[in-house]
Amino acid sequence: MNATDLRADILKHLEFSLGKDLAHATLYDIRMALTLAVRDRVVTPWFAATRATYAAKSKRVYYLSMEFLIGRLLEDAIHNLGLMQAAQEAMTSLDADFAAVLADEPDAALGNGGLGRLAACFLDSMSTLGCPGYGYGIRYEHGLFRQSFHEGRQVEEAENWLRQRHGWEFERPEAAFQIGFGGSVSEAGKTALWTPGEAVIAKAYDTPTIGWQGKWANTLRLWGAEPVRAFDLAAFNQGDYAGAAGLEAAARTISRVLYPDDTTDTGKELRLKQEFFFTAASLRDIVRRFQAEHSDLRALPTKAAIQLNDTHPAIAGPELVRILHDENDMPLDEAILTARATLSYTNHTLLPEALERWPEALMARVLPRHMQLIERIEDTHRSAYPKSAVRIVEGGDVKMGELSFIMGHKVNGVSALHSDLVKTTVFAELHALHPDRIINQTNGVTPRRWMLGANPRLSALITDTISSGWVADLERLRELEPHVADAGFMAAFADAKRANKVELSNWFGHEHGQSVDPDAMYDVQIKRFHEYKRQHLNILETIALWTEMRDNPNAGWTPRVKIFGGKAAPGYVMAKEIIHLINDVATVINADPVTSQWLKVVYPPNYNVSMAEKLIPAADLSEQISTAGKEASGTGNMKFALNGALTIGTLDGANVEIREQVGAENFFLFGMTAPEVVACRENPEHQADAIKASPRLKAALKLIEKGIFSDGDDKRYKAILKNLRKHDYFTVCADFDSYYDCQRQVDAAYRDADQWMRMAALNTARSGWFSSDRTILGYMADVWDIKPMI
Ligand code: DL6
Repeated sequence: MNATDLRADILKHLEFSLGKDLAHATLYDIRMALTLAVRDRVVTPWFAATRATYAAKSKRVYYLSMEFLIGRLLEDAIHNLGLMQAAQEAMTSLDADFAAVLADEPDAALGNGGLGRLAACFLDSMSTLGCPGYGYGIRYEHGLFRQSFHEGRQVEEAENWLRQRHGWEFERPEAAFQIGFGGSVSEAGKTALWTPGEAVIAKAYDTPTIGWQGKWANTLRLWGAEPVRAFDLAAFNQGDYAGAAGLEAAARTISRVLYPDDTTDTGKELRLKQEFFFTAASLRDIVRRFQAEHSDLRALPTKAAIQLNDTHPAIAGPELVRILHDENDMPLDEAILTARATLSYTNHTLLPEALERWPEALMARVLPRHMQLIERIEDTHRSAYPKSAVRIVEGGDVKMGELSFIMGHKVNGVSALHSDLVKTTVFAELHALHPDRIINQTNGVTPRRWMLGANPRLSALITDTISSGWVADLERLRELEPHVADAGFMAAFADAKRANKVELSNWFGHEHGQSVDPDAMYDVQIKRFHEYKRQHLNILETIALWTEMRDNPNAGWTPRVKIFGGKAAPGYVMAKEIIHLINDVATVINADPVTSQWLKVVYPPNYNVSMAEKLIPAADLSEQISTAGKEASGTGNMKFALNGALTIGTLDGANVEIREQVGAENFFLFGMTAPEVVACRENPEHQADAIKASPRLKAALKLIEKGIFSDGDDKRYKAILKNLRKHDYFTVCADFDSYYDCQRQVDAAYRDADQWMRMAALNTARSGWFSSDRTILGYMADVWDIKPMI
């Protein structure tokens, strides 16, 4: 593809799709015209892939997920289509700043964190591998909230990514289903007739997802909610304009916001409706597609693999049984077996508060037929295993994890450690009944976005050194290993890292008024804020380090920039306090004339996928410091290692496998193991003992208590201090000294710049296993029984 053709298409779209001439085109117009010109080039492979799948009557995978954290799509599509040079030249010829055009695209933040970003990486890998499939989710009008800080506190505002046209999607008015809620159930022979009391329309919006080199494209189909009737004309004619619009507003509420606050009863009901809405619409679509090609629904599992991304779509079990049994007269037992053979479930968390449960009364009111079927599914389980104590409905709640397990033929965890813990903790009893059902599929990340797109300097060096095959076969990065002994390669590797750090420092300067020394170590912790992820352990260590620096200014300190990024759930008070504390500590430390040559704290607000793409390539140190046993996998940890950052981490989630791959000598390990954490908690005084044994920790807590970081306000962080001193479930205190000491080993290692770079390069060379291509091939072989079509 040459730049001249692309330029001509951009101008055509500018004129005919956007109604602008070049002289009056804004940045938005140029970006949209380029988007449409690139999208045109996706359509041909997209149609070809769809036709090939129909022609071969292939089995397809359907990935049902409440979250797809896809971020920006334009640069990714340009890379995948091999259009980078043509796009750059076309933009230059139109006098447009290509970087500014790419940065103009809003981040599609249709997810909270790891679970949603994983789904986005999976879409990329499925298309790259030619695995025929669809992602199914919700087209939220407002994605994850926009974060700002006011006096150090997190402030949330509605995000508005759809304020401008979304250039990638195709609206499908014909692909629409009526989705019901509530109402009543009546007997209809052996089956039942559900008559919903209310209904909305689920309308499809399709985004093609193009794979590497444009060889295959799948579809991300997101459902938007619309009213069955546009508005109440009678009410309107009587002057009740708000009442007339009420129907429409109520319907659209379902796809209005990602994760509405479900601490209230209405919030809970809305969340349950969201889950049913997208799951039911997706199943209708899947069954419709199957029936267009085949007649016998008993063959569904041979043609459709439906993956439940966590329990959010768990209602798929009873809904598929309802479709098969009530609507298609399949005997109930057979319907349950058929649904089970079609469905599989990924568990992403062991945290009890994140394991979904719905009050039985709510389920019965919103989905009365489904509640009956859940009881039938439970009866079937009990009659097959009369001694089993496992209940789906217990204590007045429907437990979605148990429902998903019982209705899935495979259940997987997302790292080796996590899958073992799934077997021994949450699903221990079910695992004993079904020892082959739980398997492991360690997460992965797409190298197209997280190396080729995010880190062009390192990517170019890798391609110059081992040629370009690594992009689709990341294990080939191992070919870099011999080059680690080559001074020329290592100098180029170090240059790439430094240039990324300079670029990040400039960005900090422009965007946040705070540039930082590119020779200092960039120590980065970016992720959702949660006590188990222990951002407070990091900031306590920062306080202790600062104190030591002040006490011993001549100790030859290694300069560091502590970089934080991440959002806290709006209702999670403790996580928001930790954010506030970090910002307060940053204000004091950054203003200290004695230490500011060695220590800075930077916390840019509104962390998102695009910010991660800037921070990760510039990082020297990756903070993966969760309480062992709590982080299911992590995927940020993989992105950092791939981009040549060294990890300081606990033996948690996929850290364990990262350490195995990159070598223990290239990883900074600290802290208790998962069994040690459990044992530690048995001592009710573990936190007091740890504080007593650590004068540094004690002093750091005291500084917070005295109001050193809160303008003398000695009450501001009372809740955090009380939690750490009295409860400390996440064992921050017990791990503190080990973390502090490990950080000093990191300091020493960083001072040997050449050795540090060699360790960094080995991290890159040995991270190929963490490609999401490897993960998807694992699902295809072990769960979905689908072969690549290219
Ligand atoms: O598997 C993706 C991602 C893991 O990498 C993280 O370790 C894990 O915390 C996250 N889990 C969730 C759980 N949400 N729910 N429910 O986001 O999944």
